[in-house]
Amino acid sequence: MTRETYGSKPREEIKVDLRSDTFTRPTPAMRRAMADAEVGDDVWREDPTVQRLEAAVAERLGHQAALFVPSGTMGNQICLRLAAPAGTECLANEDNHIFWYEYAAAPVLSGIQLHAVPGERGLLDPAAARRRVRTAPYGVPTSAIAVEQSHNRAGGAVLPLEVLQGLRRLADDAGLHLHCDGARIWNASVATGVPLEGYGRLFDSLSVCFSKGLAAPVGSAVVGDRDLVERARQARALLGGGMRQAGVLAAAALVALDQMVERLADDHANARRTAATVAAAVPGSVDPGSVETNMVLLQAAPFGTDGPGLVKRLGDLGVLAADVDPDQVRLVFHYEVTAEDADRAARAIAAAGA
Ligand code: TLP
Repeated sequence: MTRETYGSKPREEIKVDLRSDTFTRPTPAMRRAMADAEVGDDVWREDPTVQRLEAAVAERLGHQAALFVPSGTMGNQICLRLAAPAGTECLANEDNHIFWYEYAAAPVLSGIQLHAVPGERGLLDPAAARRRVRTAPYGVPTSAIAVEQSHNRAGGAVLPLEVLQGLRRLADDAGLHLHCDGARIWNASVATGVPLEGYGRLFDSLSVCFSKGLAAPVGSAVVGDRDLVERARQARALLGGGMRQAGVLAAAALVALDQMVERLADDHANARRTAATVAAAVPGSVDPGSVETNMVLLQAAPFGTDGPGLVKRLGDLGVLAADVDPDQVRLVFHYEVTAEDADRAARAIAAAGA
């Protein structure tokens, strides 16, 4: 597939945008599919393209059903609402997206207390989680566990299958709901070779995104059994997430599922190569061994600055990045970043540390 430059500038003058894989724009095939999509009123369950997407994504993840929703945040929040009654807790690693970036939606919208469990690289250790499970009358009862695969704030780290299996056993033993924020579950599957359904079947619910590395313009899905998805439909309505002729969006998401998953391996290779170049040029700035998927976390101190300072310096050198905390900057590789772009970015970042 040819990549466009989306403008008249020569490619080498365009900044390499590594802020997030959410910046990916729909591919030409997606635009065509969107134009041709057969649509209906999806709130009335009459949009055939949405129905095709829901069936396809449920099957890929080894579940009975799925529901198209506007965003990953809404997908997570619908699942958490169904997983944990108000006044109960959901356990999760302290760095999960549901704590950091969802504006306290779980407590505000659904009365759920999120219980942050410490763990390196996004890990929720089953033994540590087990120690935190509580039942009435000994404090706030635990209802659910949430994981994130791959893990955003852990720089795209993949939670090992054995850990997820351990959490499944804990959930079964303690009668808990196990949810997965699978915004980038595609990246985890491509990186490890574990089939999507090998991950999917472990969870009672998943929220998966088409609009990150898969490059669709909008949209996520809640995935689970038929009963969960029926209840998710009501929760989506309550949150104002019912969409009418949503087939124009689902058409792009179908292309994303069909054409954009396997190619994520290219993004992972670009991330690894960039990390190796930068590690050699700026000692201590990045551990290349930590790069498992499409993200690289840079320590700012070895560049003699802090996170915001490094973002500014890289921007001046033609590389857009985002600081994730005062000390670290995140680079995200995606469809619109070619191997040449990645190498250009790596040279610029190396120069920023000189
Ligand atoms: N992540 C965005 C920002 O919100 C940080 C990004 O640039 O990475 N789960 C995970 C793991 C995510 O990374 C994101 C988006 C979401 C959920 C939310 O998805 P949307 O933006 O569709 O609500």
